[in-house]
Amino acid sequence: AFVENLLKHPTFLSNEYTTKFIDETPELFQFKKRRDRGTKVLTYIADITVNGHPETEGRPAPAADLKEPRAPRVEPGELPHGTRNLLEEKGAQAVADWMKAQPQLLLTDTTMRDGHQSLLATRMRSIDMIKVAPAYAQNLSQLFSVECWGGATFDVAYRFLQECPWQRLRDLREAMPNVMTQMLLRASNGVGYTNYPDNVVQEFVRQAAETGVDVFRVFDSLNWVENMRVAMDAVVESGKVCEGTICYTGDILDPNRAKYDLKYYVGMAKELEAAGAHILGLKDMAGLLKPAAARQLVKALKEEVGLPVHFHTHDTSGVAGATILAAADAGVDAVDAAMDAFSGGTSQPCLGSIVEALRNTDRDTGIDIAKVREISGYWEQVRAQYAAFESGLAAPASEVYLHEMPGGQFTNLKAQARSLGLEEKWADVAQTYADVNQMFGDIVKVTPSSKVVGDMALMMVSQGLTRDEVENPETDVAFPDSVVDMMRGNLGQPPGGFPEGIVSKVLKGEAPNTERPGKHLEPVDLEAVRADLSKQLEGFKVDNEDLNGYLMYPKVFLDYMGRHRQYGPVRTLPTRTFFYGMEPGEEITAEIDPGKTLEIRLQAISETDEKGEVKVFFELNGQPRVIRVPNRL
Ligand code: BTN
Ligand code: 3PY
Ligand code: ZN
Repeated sequence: AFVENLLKHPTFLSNEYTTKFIDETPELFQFKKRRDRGTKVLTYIADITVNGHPETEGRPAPAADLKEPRAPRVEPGELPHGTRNLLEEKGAQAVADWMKAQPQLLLTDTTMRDGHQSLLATRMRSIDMIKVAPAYAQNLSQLFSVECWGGATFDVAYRFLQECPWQRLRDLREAMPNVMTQMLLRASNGVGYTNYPDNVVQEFVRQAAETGVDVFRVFDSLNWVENMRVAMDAVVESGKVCEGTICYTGDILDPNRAKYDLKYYVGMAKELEAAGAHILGLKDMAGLLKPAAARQLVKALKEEVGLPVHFHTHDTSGVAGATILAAADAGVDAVDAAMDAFSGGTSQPCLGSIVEALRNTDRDTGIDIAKVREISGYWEQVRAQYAAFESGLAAPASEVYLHEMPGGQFTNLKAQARSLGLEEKWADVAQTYADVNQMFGDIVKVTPSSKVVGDMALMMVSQGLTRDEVENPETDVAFPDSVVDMMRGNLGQPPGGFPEGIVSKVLKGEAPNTERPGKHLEPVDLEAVRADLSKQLEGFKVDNEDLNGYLMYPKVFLDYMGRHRQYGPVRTLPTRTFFYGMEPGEEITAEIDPGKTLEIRLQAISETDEKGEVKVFFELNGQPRVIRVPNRL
């Protein structure tokens, strides 16, 4: 049976590599599982060493002498009581009540989610987070929460990092049992770009709660509360904290942007309160809320709504620190910040500086700044490993008030424009993005609606189309699919609906659906999907986490599983090895299971032979191993 299994195994079926270890090691039998995974990981390292990683090719590399990041040493001992203990002991409402009763400004650390999503194209690997999580548990237990899941991190984990997002969550939860974890959930769009059937959203929330999410920040990309209820209800049902969230756009101080005025936001907040939110989230995804506006808005929300308010912003403009201090003055209960080394620019404002700015005031955060420095020092080393993914945005950008792009999209769209040869036309792209927003009726722009506006703007600039030309019923325009989809109503409705003219132009007379998209989507037969997926994976036992991954991203999940079969638990490799492979003489360790460590030494690399293959000579836990990989360069 062993030989049969081995021969059927995709690694052995593929022509991508060969190995002699079976002939050389008859005792393989007893150690099949371990050897198997060791071989897979060596195969990955050999492949990357010879061929490079497709994602870092041609990008800036980290310094040659960069050391592996070292997390602060943590004194063993009982963990201080944190917000997670409160949630476990007294429930979600008690967390909300406690928030309101606290004098200090509470802080959420976003480094493990929005920080790297905004600065490093979401590429931070789990191992770099898990290593420092015990230091958070021991030294930063006063944090309100650690945002570490959801948003774009879910699909990037499978798609680009070759790791399971659920395992990341489980590991962080275990390493940080006293501090609440937090995720960003795009309501009915889950952690994807499209509206999922209600039961898929419900099942996703149930699983996320079970695996380890404590606070769910739920938002809708058009601010349509109607389309948030399914997700919010599921969170409340799970017993976790439901942060019903307003996305902030426009400018309440500007009489020409009257659509999103103070009254609008207070009205939405009341709707979210009535819908069952424990906390009111105020999500300023582009960093547009100005200090004076924050003072007014927070004051009004605190006066007119009974919920604690949690403010999230981005420092794209450079003045978000001032906005946070104004919000703190006006009584905001909690704010988001990123650890110093992952702050500023399109990320959140600097956590340590907020702690210092409020020291000895009545909003003093109570956080130990020495511990912040220690942990930020670790993050600085982590960030240096990801040089390939730096956006290169070197200075604050007041132009954000023109285009209103969310933090994560700004640098991304700039890179996209560059790859389309539109780099010199960036000012044009920015202006067109703003024009498209007006053409669509002045909408909230956040994933996924921001992607639709971006697609349209890039299309117009690359084809030289103006807003007038697009709107002219006489001109023929081929709209991007995402625009057609949104005008059909598949992301829901913005306040007041989409303007009739653009809807009929895009849909060529087809009638849009203006009801909640989920109302028209059939529930998915979860067990049938599980059975079908298991069959596609040759009988692999599909657990609930895998099923939820597949439901969100079918193709991305299948591709991940295919690579996983070939390369094994590569999430355990140091980040430098994962992206750059190894040098002859180098030694690393990888803990593939708790307590089960691979010691890997790369001895030598051969010349390419007549079959186009390279032999890579390793020592694995002291035993010689040879892996052959094709030289694809
Ligand atoms: C991707 O970019 O497709 C995901 C990253 C992992 C891909 C691995 S890296 C080694 C091997 N060579 C490739 O070209 N793809 C896989
Ligand atoms: C996301 O949805 O990923 C966001 O960060 C929105 O701001
Ligand atoms: Zn954000």
